[in-house]
Amino acid sequence: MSESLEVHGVDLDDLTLPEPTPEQFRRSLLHHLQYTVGTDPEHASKFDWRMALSYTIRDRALEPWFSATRRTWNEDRKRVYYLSMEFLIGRLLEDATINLGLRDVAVEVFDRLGLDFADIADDEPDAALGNGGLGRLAACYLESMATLGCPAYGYGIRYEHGLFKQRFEGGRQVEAPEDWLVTDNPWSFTRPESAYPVGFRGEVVEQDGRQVWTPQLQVLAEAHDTPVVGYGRQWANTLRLWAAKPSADLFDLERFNAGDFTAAAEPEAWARTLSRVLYPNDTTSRGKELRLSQEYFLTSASVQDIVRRYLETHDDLRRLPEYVAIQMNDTHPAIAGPELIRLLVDDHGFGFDAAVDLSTQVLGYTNHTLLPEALEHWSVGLMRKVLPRHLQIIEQLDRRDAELHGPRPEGVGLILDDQVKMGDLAFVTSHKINGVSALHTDLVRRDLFPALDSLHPDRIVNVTNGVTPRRWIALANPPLAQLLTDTLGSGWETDLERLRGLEDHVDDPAFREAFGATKRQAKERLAGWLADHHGIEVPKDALYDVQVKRLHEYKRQLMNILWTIAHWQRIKRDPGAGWVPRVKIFGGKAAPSYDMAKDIIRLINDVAAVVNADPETRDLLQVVYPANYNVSMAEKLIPAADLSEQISTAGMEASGTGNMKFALNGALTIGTLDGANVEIREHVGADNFFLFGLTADEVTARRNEPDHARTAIEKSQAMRDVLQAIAEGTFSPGEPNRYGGILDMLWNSDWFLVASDFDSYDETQQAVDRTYLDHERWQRMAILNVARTGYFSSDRSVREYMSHIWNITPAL
Ligand code: CJB
Repeated sequence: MSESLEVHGVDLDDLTLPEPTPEQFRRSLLHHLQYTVGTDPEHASKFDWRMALSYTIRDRALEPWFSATRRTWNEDRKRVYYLSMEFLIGRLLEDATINLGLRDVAVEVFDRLGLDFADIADDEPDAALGNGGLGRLAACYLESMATLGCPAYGYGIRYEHGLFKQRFEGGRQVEAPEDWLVTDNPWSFTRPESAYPVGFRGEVVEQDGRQVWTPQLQVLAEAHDTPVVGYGRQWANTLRLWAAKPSADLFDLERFNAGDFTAAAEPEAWARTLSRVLYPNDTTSRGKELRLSQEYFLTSASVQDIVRRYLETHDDLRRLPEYVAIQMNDTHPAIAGPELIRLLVDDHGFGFDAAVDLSTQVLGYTNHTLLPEALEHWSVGLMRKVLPRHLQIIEQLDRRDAELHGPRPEGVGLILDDQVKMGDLAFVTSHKINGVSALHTDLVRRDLFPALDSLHPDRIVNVTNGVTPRRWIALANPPLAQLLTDTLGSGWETDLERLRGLEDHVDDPAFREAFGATKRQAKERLAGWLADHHGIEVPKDALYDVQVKRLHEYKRQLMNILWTIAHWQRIKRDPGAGWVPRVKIFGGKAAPSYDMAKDIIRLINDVAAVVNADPETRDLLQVVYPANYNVSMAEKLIPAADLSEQISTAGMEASGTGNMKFALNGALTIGTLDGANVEIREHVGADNFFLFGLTADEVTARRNEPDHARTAIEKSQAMRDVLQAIAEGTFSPGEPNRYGGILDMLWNSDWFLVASDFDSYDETQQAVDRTYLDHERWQRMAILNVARTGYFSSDRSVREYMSHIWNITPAL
């Protein structure tokens, strides 16, 4: 693969490990157990075995990693740099094992040792460096870029504490710090030689017609690299995470010597804070200096690293766009434009216009949300304080734009009401702006950037999100993966459109039976895991109805739990009516400061307590909410689902990616015409999708109707019965007012139109039950969902980024 290279008299190819036989794998494992972990098979704990296994697998990841890196340098290839404040990786061990083609060997070797590979792999903590969809998307894209051989780096922050751990006390969410780095992280390589100073605050003065910024504070960004192995062992890329370290001059030795130990250490503590915690807010930006500083920390270190790497083998920065594509994952790294312009102008002598043109050719911006509270903006005062030179550049960009395009309509510009609008900034410094589903992209054009779109009609493009089938089928659902391979041959893992071939088997009862068996196995696995890890007992033969995602009013977990109450009431009224047994499964975290979302969590848990204890209904309805939903829990829940709840208020979910994972695992969707649901429905066919609810345009119109909530509730007997039960304290005995806030919101404002969509949702849920009773029909629908969702592979999305935005050809 790579050319033979000799360095220090060593032929580097000599170091390459051959593909291991089981015996070689076993020796390697035991060798690491003894010489790396420092224990022996007699005393090794699960942790020790997991570490030994990780090092054994990691050894094998290095060959594709080195050879891909060498090839990129030797062939002077263009690279993609994916800047993201979040990478929601989850576990790495099993993923790397599968991508390196070593799972069968590993399972066999552990079997021979009398140990269970899955049990050992389950010991790994999730790398939870993200909140939800945006972070998980970044992780899927890294994996796809590696699989496709697209030379790329992911740049992020090495948060000491990832997303908080959730537990329930009395049904309420309680947060505890997450500590994934407490034990060794075998996947990370520290690169102390790759450290960059990142400056904050200070002054800008003009010297000889140039602006000179002297930061008041400086921290060091130190690189920690993780290999990201593509499927098939041919390529690996790097996830480079920055850790903040104090630079030597931050420590005030004078103060320390004078005995003021705490004050002397303060600036040092501030520096470390930058990579201390992941902001736990999903889709809201908080106007916090720390958050802005974190964003700049990531961006500045990454941009410096990118420019340094380019200049190692090139001397003309004007050709940067031929070799570098930087993708900004939402506006969080949107300071990349001003930062690159600053480096070009202040350090490399470019004129302003040339620097802007160059930066714009290099940068792309992905928009992930239209929620007003999520559209980042920073006050001019804060910008001036934290990043004074960047504010100058933004003001200059704003003036330049106004001059170039003549008088601007009201509300257009980078700075409005003393706020720097980061979306607009990202737009004007990017050559392409993309939305994440067809509907979302239309709304980005129409509602978010109408003026900029008419000035630059070629800039906004759509790239519908995707998910990696390696993690979301091969890893998460081995029985389904095996059936796919048995039916279609291998190769579907990297060519997911091949799933279409399943359509030929949908009339075959034996195939349907085999398909049904994979679902049963997934349910059994989930039921076992819920019992062992959460003390929750669920029947294995019920309809599993799952809603897992962040808690947010627009995602409408509230509508789901209200319907669950309505369903319970109906069963109680007529227990013998032939109900389909259902397990309603919820999972997800609320931002710690989001009170309404936390109330909804508590309501779900309160309803679960009452319903699950009801002897009249307990065989027909269970509500379960395992705490601390994360990537590895998703890997267990999604394969077991029959029904996927994608019920957001239309126009509010940019895309969704859980919706794709469920469909690929044979769950049917009950959903609104929102985000990528629209495209999923087009692909699977309207007959194989449970559609309900208002459309995005109808949502806008309905919100303008006075008293729409009250009117809808008054029309719905089912909804009134539910609200009455809550108001009477059925689920909060002795405290009927516990959910007064939710009830008041539902009657009087209901921005997310729970009441307006309730009856339509209810009718559709009843259609779900009727369909489920027709076993063959359901099975056919489920198979067609798998067969027709190959489009939603992240390989397809990444290919579109490569050709429409990054202008890069993959190396494989
Ligand atoms: N999204 O997870 C987040 N966080 C944000 O701050 C903004 C958006 C989600 O991004 C996903 C990936 O594009 C989308 O599928 C999802 O609809 C959106 O809410």
